[in-house]
Amino acid sequence: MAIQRTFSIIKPDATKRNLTGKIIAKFEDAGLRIVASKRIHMTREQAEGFYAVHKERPFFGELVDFMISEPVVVQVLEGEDAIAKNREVMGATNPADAAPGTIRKEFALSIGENSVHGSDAPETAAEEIKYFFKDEEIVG
Ligand code: DAT
Ligand code: MG
Repeated sequence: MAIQRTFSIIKPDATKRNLTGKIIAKFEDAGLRIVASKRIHMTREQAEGFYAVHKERPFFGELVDFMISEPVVVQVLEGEDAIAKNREVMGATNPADAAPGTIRKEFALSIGENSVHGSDAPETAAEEIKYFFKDEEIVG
């Protein structure tokens, strides 16, 4: 598997509890490198656009409200098999199902307030990176 880039968000529940560094350490310990990073407070339009794929889901309104409730840290992670590796380090969507040692097992509060986002495929990774970063903001 080649070197890939993936997109990550440290979500409001985690920034609010001052867990940014602990979460970044999990990425780095797994061999993922932070090649772009910024702290932002998403607008409603940004959050709705980012999660547009979920707009028909019953939890969409709640998801958008949560994502704009506090600042987030958006990042590009780079490494061998980065997309799958990041999903592994994150753990299952619902922290109750997440494996020991994963970010969501250790830090997530609920299925909604689950501390991190990570791209799920090469196509979404490319789209999501572009949604938040200009090429020159990514320094490998
Ligand atoms: P993931 O973030 O693991 O890729 P997803 O893409 O299925 O999960 O859903 C996106 C986010 O939406 C998820 O991180 C939290 C929220 N979400 C998903 N299912 C939910 C549910 N049943 N109730 C509340 N929020 C949910
Ligand atoms: Mg997803």
